[in-house]
Amino acid sequence: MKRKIIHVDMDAFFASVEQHDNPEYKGKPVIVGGLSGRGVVSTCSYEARKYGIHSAMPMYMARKLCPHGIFLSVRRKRYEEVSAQIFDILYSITPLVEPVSIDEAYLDVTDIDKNPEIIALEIKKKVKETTGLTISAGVSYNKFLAKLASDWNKPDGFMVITEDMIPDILKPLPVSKVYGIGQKSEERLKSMGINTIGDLLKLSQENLVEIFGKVGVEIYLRIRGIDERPVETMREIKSIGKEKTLEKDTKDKKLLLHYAKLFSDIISEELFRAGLYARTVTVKMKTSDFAIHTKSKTLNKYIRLSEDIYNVAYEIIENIKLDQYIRLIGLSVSNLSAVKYEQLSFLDKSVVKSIKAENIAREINKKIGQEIVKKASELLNNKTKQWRD
Ligand code: DCP
Ligand code: MG
Repeated sequence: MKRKIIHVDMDAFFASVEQHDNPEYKGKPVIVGGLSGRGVVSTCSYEARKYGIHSAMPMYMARKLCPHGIFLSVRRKRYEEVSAQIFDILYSITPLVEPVSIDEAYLDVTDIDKNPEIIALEIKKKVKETTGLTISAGVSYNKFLAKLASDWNKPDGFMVITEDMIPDILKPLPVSKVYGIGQKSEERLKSMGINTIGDLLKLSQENLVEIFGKVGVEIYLRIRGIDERPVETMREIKSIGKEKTLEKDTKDKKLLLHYAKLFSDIISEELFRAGLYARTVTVKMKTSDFAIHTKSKTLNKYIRLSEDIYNVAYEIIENIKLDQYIRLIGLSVSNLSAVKYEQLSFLDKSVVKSIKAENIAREINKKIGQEIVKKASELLNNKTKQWRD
C-alpha cells in the first residue's frame, strides 16, 4: 500500500516569531541573526528576501542590501517554546512524527483513517490558531515528494503530489531541488548543460553514479518518485547521557567518579520518567589532546536505578589506566527497553514510551542547553576510540 506522508515546515520561522511578538514589524524586512561584526543571517522575513538576503549570508552584506531593514538578534529560547507548541500539535495527530529541525517534521499518516490533505490542512489551522504563525505543508506518498510539496508555494503553502503527477511535475524544477545536489554539483551540472530534473531524467543510473558517486543511485530513484525512507520516530533514539568538560584537566579519579555519580542520578531519573530500562553503560572521556575514548559494559540484565548505573560506571572508571589528563567526562546508557527482561522487537508496543523518551530527551537537551541525549545513529557517527584495556 502506498504510504501517506506529510511534511511541514514553518515559514521564515525566527523572523515570523519576531513579527508576531512585535506586530509593528509585520510586513517589514526583518533579519534575524548574529549582529556582531562577523555575524551571519539565521533567517529573514519574506519581505527581506526580496532584497536578496538569505540564511547564512554575512550580516554586513544583509545590511548593505537592505539598510532600512529591522535587524534582530536570535532569541532561541522563545523559538524553542513555539517549536514545542508546534510539535505538541503534530504528536496529537500521530506518534509517527520525525522531527527534522526546530521548525520541520515528517508525519506518516498512512494508518489514519482520514484523508491526508484534510490532516495537513488541520495542522495548518491548528498551528495558526495556537501560535499565530503559518506553516507550509506538503502531502505525498514519500518523504522526498512531501518535502518538495511543502516547499512548492511557500509561505503558507499547501500542495499535494500524487503518483500520476510524476515525473511531469518534476521536469521543470531546477536540479537543486533534489536531495544530494548541492551548490557545487549544481554548477558542475550546469556546465554540462543539465539544469532541470527533466535533463537529469535523461541520464542513466550509471551516468549519475559517475557524476555523484553512490548517491547517484538515490538521485536516480528520487527523480522517478521512488523513496522508501521510512519516517523515523524516536524508536531509534536509544541513548540517554550527560557529559561535562571539566574546568581543569585532571587525573583525579575521585573527581571523575563524583561526576559519574551526578550523571547516574540524572540518567536514572530520565529512565524512570520515560518508563525505560538500560542494559549498556558507556563512559566517555576526552583526554587533553582532544582524543575521545569510550568504554562500554553491557549487562545481562536491564537496570535503571542510579546506584546500578553508578556501579557499572565505577567499575569502568576504576579499571581505566589514567596516563593522560582528562578534559571531559561523560556517561550514557543505551540498549534501552520498555520492559525489564527482554529485548523488545521493532514492532513492539514501545512506540509510545519511546516517544515519551524522546520528548523528555528534547526537554533535557533544552534545559541543559547542550545535546546530551542523542539518537543511537548519531552516536555511531562520532569518531571515537575504544579505551585500551
Ligand atoms: N536557521 C539558522 N541558520 C540557517 C538556516 C536556518 O539559524 N543557516 C534557523 C532559522 C530559521 C529556522 O532555522 O528560521 C528554520 O530554517 P528553515 O530552513 O526552515 O528557514 P525558515 O523557516 O526561516 O524559512 P522558510 O520559510 O524558507 O522555511
Ligand atoms: Mg522553515
